[in-house]
Amino acid sequence: MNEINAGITSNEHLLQWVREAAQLCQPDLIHWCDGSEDERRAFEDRAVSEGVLERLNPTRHPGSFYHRSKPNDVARTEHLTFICTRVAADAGPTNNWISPADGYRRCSEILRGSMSGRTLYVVPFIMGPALSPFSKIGVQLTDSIYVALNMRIMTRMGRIALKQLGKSDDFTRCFHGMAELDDQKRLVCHFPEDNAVWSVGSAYGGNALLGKKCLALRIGSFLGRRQGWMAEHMLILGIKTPEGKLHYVCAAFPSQCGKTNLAMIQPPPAMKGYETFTVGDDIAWLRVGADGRLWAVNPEAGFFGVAPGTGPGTNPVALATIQKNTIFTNVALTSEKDVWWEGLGDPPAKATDWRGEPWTAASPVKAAHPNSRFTAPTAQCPTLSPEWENPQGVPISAIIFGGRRAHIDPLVYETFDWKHGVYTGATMGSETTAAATGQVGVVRRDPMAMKPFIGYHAGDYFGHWLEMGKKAARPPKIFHVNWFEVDPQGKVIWPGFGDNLRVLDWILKRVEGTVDAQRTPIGYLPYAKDLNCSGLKITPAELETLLDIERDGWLTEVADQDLFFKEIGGRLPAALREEQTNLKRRLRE
Ligand code: GTP
Ligand code: SPV
Ligand code: MN
Repeated sequence: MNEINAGITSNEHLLQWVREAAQLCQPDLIHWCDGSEDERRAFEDRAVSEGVLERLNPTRHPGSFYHRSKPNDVARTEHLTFICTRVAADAGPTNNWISPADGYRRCSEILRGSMSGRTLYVVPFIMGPALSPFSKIGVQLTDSIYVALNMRIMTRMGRIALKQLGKSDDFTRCFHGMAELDDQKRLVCHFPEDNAVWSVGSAYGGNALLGKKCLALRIGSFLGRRQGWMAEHMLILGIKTPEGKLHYVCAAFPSQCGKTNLAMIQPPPAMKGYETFTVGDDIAWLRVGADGRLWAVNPEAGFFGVAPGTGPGTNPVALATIQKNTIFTNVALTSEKDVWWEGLGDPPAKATDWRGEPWTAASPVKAAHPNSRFTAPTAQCPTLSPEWENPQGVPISAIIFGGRRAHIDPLVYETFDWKHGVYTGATMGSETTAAATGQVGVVRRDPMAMKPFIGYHAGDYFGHWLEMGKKAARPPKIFHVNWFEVDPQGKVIWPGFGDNLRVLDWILKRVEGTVDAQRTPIGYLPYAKDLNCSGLKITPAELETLLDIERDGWLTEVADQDLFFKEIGGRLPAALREEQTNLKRRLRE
């Protein structure tokens, strides 16, 4: 077998695994990725010559590329995603299950001989800051140069990972093959008991960049339960108040519900004196520190962010971040070789849409796919926290859950204590979005924004949350927010984006104990006077709607939560049942 960079590692476990994989897939060439700049340039040139990437206008977006996926491969496919535990019950009711033997066999059938005439890239990577005791090593095999280039942005990739791995066998084996990119022959299989992921038939982010959702969340959550830490679908944000106090918060919102936007929030003009610091926009690994607080690390090194809706008025920080060295996927391409998407500003006179069809502003279809994305290095974020690579992470003052709800959930509330906070997270509801294939806009239970990412039984996962609260002597307060309540005309009431800092400000005041709140059946809500609304065009009636709790609606909500609890079955912690009984009682009082 021809190899590039052969000899880059003497790790026998890795060498043997790559030999076995190559035996199965039959690539013409094995390329061991070293992570160098020369390698990046060579990969980009090759991707351009193979037609996988198109170089963007170097004045507008230096070092940046355009990629169009197959139209059937634009989002995570949750129905084709499996947790392959030995015992079926261990995957729990929120996951699809097949046996490990079936998982390996079905993937192998699709992978067999699938790389003939192609290159197998070996991509060693670190999730977490290099040399952090919390970091994890993975090695991804892939025949997609697009995936290899994305992994280079999203992780710490190449020699740095091999060095940290040394001779150890302790790495996640991430096996990826495009095969025919056929959604009938697509599988994303996790083998948590073997520390392995096999993904075939897709090149889409969450299905194919295996360090992200597969390792850092599904395998990560499984390891976290065993080892006493947590892997969560959360952004991490630092906020400095005008008094100079620095707080960090984590927020868990489902896919396409505002994490990247909140992670890059800029204070609105009415909030001079506040400063914000981005630590992470999608995933947090949390541990209890020696001080009894929770500490969070962002395991990623890049943003894989939603393009539509990203504009100068909503997220200028993202626009600055993606100005260079960025890969754009499934957005529109203009005749000047620039990118465009809905929400970026005035549409170009003429463009090619994400499907490759000619497009004008008069076209009846969207120019960019609703789940089109950018891949950009975290280091390019202008609001990046100086602590973002601190190997110990940052201490967390508040955890914020939130969903996309047209009704029911108020703008913000504080839960009574950790246990009630876990109940609130476990019963979160949110409308589905384009981040996963399937119907958009239907409310589903999305516990802790982790429904698609809990790598084991959800009941045990809730139990682990409760345990972590007991282990932490000074756990963060837990809050819930909803930016998406609509008026009778269907218009979102809260201005959102930068103005969400007004809500975070109330949250921090609650953390510091400097503001009162009203006790309601669902938690503590702000008094309207305590939300800084100066300069906002919001009416008192609208504010009242945002802070209203409609008891009948909430009783229906609890009934729906109960259906979800029934699905969880016998492994649901009794403490959460208790919380539900108490909530019902308070709502009826
Ligand atoms: P994933 O990458 O899928 O995990 O998404 P995310 O949670 O990071 O969501 P993101 O910040 O990319 O936002 C998703 C969509 O929601 C974008 O189109 C945003 O413009 C929109 N959005 C984000 N924040 C707000 C907000 O405060 N109000 C409103 N109305 N829309 C928002
Ligand atoms: C999400 O869907 O939550 C994402 C994008 O962040 S993906 O990496 O595809 O999962
Ligand atoms: Mn996400």
